[in-house]
Amino acid sequence: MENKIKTRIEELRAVIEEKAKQYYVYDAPSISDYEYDALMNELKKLEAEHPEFADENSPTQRIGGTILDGFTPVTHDVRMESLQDAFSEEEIMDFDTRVRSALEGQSVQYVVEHKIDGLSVSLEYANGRFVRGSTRGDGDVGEDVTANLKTVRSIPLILNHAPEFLEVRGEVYIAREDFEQINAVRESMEQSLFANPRNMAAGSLRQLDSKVAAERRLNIFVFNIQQMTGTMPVTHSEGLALLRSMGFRTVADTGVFDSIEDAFAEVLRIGEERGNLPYEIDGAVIKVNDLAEREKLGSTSKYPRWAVAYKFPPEQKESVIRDIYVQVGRTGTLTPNALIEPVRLAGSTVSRATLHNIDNIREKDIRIGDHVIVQKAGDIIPEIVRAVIEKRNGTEREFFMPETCPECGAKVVRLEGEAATKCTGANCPAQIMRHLIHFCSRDAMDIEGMGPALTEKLLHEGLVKRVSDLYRLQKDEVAALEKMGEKSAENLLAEIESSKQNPLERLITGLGIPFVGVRAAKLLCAAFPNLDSIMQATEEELCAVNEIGEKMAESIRSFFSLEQNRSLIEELRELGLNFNSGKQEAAGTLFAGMTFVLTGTLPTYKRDEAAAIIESLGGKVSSSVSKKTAMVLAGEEAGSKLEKAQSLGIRIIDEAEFKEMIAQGKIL
Ligand code: 0OX
Repeated sequence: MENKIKTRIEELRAVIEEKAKQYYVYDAPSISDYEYDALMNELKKLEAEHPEFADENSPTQRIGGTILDGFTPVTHDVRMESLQDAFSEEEIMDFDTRVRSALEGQSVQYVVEHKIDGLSVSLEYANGRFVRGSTRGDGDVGEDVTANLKTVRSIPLILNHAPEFLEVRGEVYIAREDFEQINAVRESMEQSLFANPRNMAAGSLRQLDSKVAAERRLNIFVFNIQQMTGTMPVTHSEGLALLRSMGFRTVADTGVFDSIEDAFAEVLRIGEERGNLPYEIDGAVIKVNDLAEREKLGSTSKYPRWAVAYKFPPEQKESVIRDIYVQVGRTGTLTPNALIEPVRLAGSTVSRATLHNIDNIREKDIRIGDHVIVQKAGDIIPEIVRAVIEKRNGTEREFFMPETCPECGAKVVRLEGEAATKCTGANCPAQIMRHLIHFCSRDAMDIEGMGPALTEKLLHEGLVKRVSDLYRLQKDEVAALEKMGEKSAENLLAEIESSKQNPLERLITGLGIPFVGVRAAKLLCAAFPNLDSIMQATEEELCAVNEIGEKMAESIRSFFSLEQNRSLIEELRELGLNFNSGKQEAAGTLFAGMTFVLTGTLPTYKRDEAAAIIESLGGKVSSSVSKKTAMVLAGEEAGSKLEKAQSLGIRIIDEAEFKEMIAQGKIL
């Protein structure tokens, strides 16, 4: 009986694996989805009833479920090299010259294949069973992502026939259609969108919960035998055929050419056709076909000498600008966008494209009604590259930025030296809406459930006018909103309540200070003990924080000098939000109110050590000398700062005097 069950389990595994290969690898389904599901259900049931027959390579393992704490490093036996890029025909011809001269003038056969825009992985098989899969990492060490790779239906878990040991390399990617579908679902659930299929694939491959990876419909093309026991094939094209026969999915469109000219013509052909492919490619790869010749050519410190990747420029299409409209962003910036005749571009239909700002429009002389070239270069939003001037017929109209905000009617301004036009309306609904969405977003206060749709409803119902109102929401008014109900309202309010305890950097990010993102917020919190000290900091003090430049410092100062922002902060304080960064308050007050400038090399202290001592005693450190500087602490080879201090009559001390003051606890 037991034996019979074991036999049935094995039979089911073999049939399912074979059917999966026909479907996912060879693109030739041989049973219906219904029959496939029925077999899978039978197997799942038997495995659940008989855990003693569990197998890591059973097709049931493809549903995911393993949850990891992190990824284990994998040192690659064979280095996973990257490809040398080429952007012109000339560079391709130079590649051929180098190859032929190294091979002493023989004629060389080349293979041309798609350069899949995904992530390189290594797959290892012991006796035909998939034992480990890893990311490329830096080429020498990657990460073990076996659990996630098992969910990729086109990766065979058991090979048709196999050497004792085999390691192959391939590219994991997400098809355009799957990318769009997954993003559409994410949009409807108010989750953040992936910018492109590659980012989605990367995010999925590094999921700690393999169930999430399983939902992402990852796919693979295998393109190289890294190592194997037994006899290696003689050429790359034979290697690909061998891989295919074992059950791997390889790119079908891989041709062999007897000259570089023919190979390059194929590269250009692939470039022309790439918009029609179901997956994204960012180039075509030319490789020497003969593996013995590859050996002879070897590698430089970075790349194999036997391959080159011709990179295609971003995909472009021609369209016509129907109109230009202006969108108001979270920080009040007015961005002109073009409404264009819909075109298929990089796998999706595009009907809007950004024009960035008015200077860009004038520089490129882009007009309403113009034929234009649209391009999608990795970002979600496509852009207008240029106008096709020769197609003008005289009906085209120039575009002007509005003088008032299209959302709230307030006057718009253009600051000196800036490209951006901004709305001055303090209560501009577009700004408030985007500000609220930003405040609640994952990088900022991370209030789950507060997506664009709910924000709009809350604004529309007048329940929220500024971010502080979120913390005053009442359960019954939220529950009364369309599609809400008691339970969701409760959850939302609990999320909002718990956000009060967020680290200060989240609040600072959420405030939406122009130029201050997640990183700058972190830097500020590492340098200042609380929000008040940041609000009171001078531009100089802000600039003294490593990586915070003048532009950012100015923006922070002007943000906190506006009455409407100060009053918002007071409201948030009263509502009980955390304003402390966790950085220790000054331990002493010896240098309270004093700003130091450090210059030259000190005999014993490193500069940041001295800065930390000054700060711990209540002082501040600035990078430039001004009339406000209290003292300059100077060491060997002090330069212009010392001269400036002398000319302003500012006191200059050395490390010995500095230490003495600290020892005595007074300014000497
Ligand atoms: C791809 C791709 C990547 C083998 C030796 C250096 C790079 N993205 O499709 N890499 C390679 O080749 C490796 N081939 C490809 N087709």
